Amino acid sequence: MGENGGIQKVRDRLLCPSMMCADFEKLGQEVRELDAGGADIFHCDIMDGSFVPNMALGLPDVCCVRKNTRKLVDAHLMIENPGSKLEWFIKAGCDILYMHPESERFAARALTQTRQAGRKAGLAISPGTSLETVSELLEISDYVLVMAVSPGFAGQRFMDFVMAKIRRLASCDHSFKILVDGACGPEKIKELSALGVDGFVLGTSALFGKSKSYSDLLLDLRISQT
Ligand code: S6P
Ligand code: MG
Repeated sequence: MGENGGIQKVRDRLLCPSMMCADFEKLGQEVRELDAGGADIFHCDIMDGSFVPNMALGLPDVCCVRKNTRKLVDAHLMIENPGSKLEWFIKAGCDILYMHPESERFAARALTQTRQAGRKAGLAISPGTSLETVSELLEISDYVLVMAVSPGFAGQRFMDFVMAKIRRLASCDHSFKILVDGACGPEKIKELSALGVDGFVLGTSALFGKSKSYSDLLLDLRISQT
C-alpha cells in the first residue's frame, strides 16, 4: 500500500460528529481534532425542552464550533417553530438547517427561506413520521435526515422499522442527500452505505467515548465501507 493507500480506499460517505456527545470542557479542541481527523459535517443538535424533552447545544456552542472549523456545520433544530428562528442559526454560520415538519406549521416556507438565504434546506424525519406526509417537502430539501431514534437523546437503540423507510427513500429518484441520525454504529453504517445512504451522524455508537483517536475511528469507518 502506497503512502496514500488508506486514502485511496476511502469512500465518499459524509461522516458527521454529533457535537452534543463531545467534551464541552474543551469544545474548540474537540472540533479541531475531529476536523483534522477527517470529519465532514459538524452536527449541532439544538433542543428547547419543549419539542423534545431535553436541552442540548445553544447558539454560543454553535458559534464555537463554527469558529474552529471551515467545514460544513449543521443545526438540527429540535425546537418549536424553527421557521421563526432560522436567522439566529444563519447568523451563527450554519450551512445546513434541519427542521422537523411536526413543529413548523409552514415547513415549505421555512425550507424555501433557508435556500433563499443561501443555506441548504434540511428536512428531519422522525421515526413515526411517514414519507407520505412529507413528500412535497422532499422536493424542496437539499438534505434529508432520517432519524432512527426518537429525537432528544444520544445512546438509544436503532429502531429497525425505520429501515423500510430508508430503503424506500434511497430507491426513489432523488436529488437530496440522505443522512441517518441515531444509533449508527460501524455495522449499521456499512449496511446503510450499501443501500445508498450518503452520510451518518456519529454519536456514542461510533465515535465518542471510545479508546481510539477520532482520526483512527473515522478512518476505520471509511475503510469498512469499501
Ligand atoms: C438525538 C440527536 C442525535 C444524537 C445522536 C447520538 O436526538 O438528534 O444527533 O446526538 O444520534 O448518536 P448515538 O450514536 O449516541 O445514538
Ligand atoms: Mg441530531
